[in-house]
Amino acid sequence: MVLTKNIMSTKFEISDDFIAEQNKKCEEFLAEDFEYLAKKLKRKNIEIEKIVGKAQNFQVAVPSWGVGTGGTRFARFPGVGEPRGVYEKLEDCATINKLVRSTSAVSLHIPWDKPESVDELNSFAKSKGLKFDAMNSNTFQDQLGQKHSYKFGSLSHADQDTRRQAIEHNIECIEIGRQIGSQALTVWVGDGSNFAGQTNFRRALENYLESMREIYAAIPADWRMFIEHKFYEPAFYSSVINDWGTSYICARELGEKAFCLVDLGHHAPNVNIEQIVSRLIQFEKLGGFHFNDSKYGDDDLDAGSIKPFQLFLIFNELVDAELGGLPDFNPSYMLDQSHNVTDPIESLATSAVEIVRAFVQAHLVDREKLTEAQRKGDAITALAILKEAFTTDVSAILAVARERGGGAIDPVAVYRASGYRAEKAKERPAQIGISAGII
Ligand code: PSV
Ligand code: MN
Repeated sequence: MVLTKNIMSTKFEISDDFIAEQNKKCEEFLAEDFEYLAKKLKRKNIEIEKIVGKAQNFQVAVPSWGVGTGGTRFARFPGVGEPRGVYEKLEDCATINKLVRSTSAVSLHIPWDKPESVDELNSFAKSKGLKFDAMNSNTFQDQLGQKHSYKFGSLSHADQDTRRQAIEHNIECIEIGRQIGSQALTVWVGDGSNFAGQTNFRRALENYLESMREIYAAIPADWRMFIEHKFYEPAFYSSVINDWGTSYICARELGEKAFCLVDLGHHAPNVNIEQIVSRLIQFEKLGGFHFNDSKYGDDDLDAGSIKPFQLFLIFNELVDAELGGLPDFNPSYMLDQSHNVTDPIESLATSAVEIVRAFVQAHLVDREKLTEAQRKGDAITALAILKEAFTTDVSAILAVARERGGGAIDPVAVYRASGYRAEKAKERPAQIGISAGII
């Protein structure tokens, strides 16, 4: 416990008072914008307070690995004051949540974040107002001293002992997760092949399923298991869990606790992701999301930075399901990005805001009118209804929701004014050889 006390007492934090003080600078303008937007929405019979409430209740988890600077296979350019371990990562995650108040859960990746003491980790997270989201296993890298290599796969490996090792790792992730209050395991494997003929497609999937059945058997009754697909990378010819269809079939094979996870960067370019989302909702297998944005592949750019309309259309499906009262509709939302050229805290805070923005905008869609336009085959009106919601500037709603929760009206400005990164640079001198993981 000594460690926790030190971390808590001596480290720089952005205080609630500082945020409130900074907010004063823009409160007046925000009030004007909010009033105007309230009037505008009233004309469409939308009660602004109801939408603010929706924004306040919305949560998206942040990935522990996202607060470290990411990189490519060519290089990584570390920023200053990078977190050097799980506690410092949590500190940064807590800072993001302080600013935006919609990211109170953190998703851990094992073994990157394996705690020495679970009790200490729990009390530290609690002291920072954080909870733990889904656990992520890692069988796409070899760890120091590991007996069997994952060079040729893990859960689908041709060798039984390698599969066993990967199964046990996943079960260990569940065990750690149980102790920290997580309720989901996300399984992403990099398994696949680089050459035609390198693997037997059918046998690899059979091996994968057999391994997953064992992991599934260890999933607690109140947990969910998420299968994350990805069409290429690290394998460049074929991936074992390459698309949502394969993911869906595996989730069905495994049972009712298994669901599909949609990472926005894991599809071929131009794929209609919102339609995939709708399909998974319809067949009750949508588990959750890894939000990010991309132009070419799994770019892991900031959510909403390249294709905000696509993000909106995805939320349009989600909100449609929410309002339609679909049974057990409870997708888990998380960011999964790589911040290679920005301060990760700024990127994650901004991305969280963009996610809430898309969610709020989707709530502005006039669904009755849309259904009517669809019935009449009036495509122009249907698109206009969606565009009207998408082009509504809901920034004032988002800012008011954040401020009421104690967060910042302008998260990036407050963060910069606080000098947080410079303070962390003093507290966290760079360590040779540290890596937050090249994600
Ligand atoms: C793989 O590209 C992925 O999206 C998976 O979610 C991993 O767990 C994560 O990125 C981190 O590498
Ligand atoms: Mn992902």
